[in-house]
Amino acid sequence: MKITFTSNPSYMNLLSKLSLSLVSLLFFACGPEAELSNIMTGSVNAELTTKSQIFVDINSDGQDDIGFEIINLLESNGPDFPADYDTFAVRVLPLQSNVLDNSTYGYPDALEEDALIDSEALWSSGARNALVLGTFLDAGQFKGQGWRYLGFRLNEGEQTKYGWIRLDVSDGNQSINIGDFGYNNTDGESILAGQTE
Ligand SMILES: [Ca+2]
Repeated sequence: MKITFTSNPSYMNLLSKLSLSLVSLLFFACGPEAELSNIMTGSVNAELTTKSQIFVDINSDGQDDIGFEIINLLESNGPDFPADYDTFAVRVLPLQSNVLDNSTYGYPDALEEDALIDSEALWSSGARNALVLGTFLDAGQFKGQGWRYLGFRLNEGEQTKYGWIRLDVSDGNQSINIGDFGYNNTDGESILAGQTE
């Protein structure tokens, strides 16, 4: 009896199904793994108003990483403070973190979406415990800008994790909204402002 495989339709069918499954197997085995990102996200969704503070534990390790506060400058500067200035200042308090501050004088960058956050940026040093997001005389880069991104880097022992947090500082510096955040959980790897996957 002569068997010709090539002319056997059911065999051909099986063969094509097999090769199709092999292709999909390869795709599923290699595809998603190669594109796996290591970005963690979360949200604060809080509004601070005059004279208050909030602290955020970004990486949920039980230690606060970054804080925000609104202070009244009249109280620290006394009656000599010019009455026609805004009297409030919105500040960020890096705790287990540093913030992206290319100005180098304590006014962190109000980043647009997709801005690169990595080791090349200039970062606040541990010595400075409060940096200004908005204050009088239009100083501070977040004041009245709507939603912008603050770049941060978490210091986890020897590891550095780059991230962003979304902030909206009012024009008169009487309030700040703190929205969502994200960070790259791979040591030293960059992230884009607003990147979530
Ligand atoms: Ca933490």
